[in-house]
Amino acid sequence: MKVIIGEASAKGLRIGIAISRFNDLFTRNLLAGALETLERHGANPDDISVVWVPGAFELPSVLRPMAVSKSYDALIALGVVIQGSTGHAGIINGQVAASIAQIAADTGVPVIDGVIGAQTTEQAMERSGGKQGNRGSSVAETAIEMANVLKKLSGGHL
Ligand code: INI
Repeated sequence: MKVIIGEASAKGLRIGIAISRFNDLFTRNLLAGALETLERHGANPDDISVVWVPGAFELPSVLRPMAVSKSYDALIALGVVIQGSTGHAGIINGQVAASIAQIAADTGVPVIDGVIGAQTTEQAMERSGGKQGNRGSSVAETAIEMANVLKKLSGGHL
């Protein structure tokens, strides 16, 4: 039996992060969590790029060219969409998630969805460094594992 698992080391990995300025009180915490986790796992800060966009809806617009560039081993999307603040929060969330999945499928570059869909600001706070942890940190771990497992697959470990 062959079991293929992506290691947890970020050494040598090139990671791109797209982040939304909307709700930046929370998204900045997600970014801090993601950067701390990447660096704790051995990523070189020079190998990390951070691209800011106005809102979560704009994340796919930068993630696609980043993925197509083949300059990154994995991409991370960070945003916070709060239901209470808009009638179309659910639409934004669904659209962003579908676009992210499509970009990953089209390009073969893992794109990790770190967009929080919260009902309230309290929930957003809990998930961006509060009592439910920091989603930026957990999606950084996902990005590392996916980058490494895809490197193995493309290196012929099938
Ligand atoms: N963008 C977010 O990232 N989070 C939100 O909660 C949000 N709300 O509530 O409206 C939001 N809207 C802006 C949207 O992402 C776009 O920037 C805008 O619609 C322009 O395309």
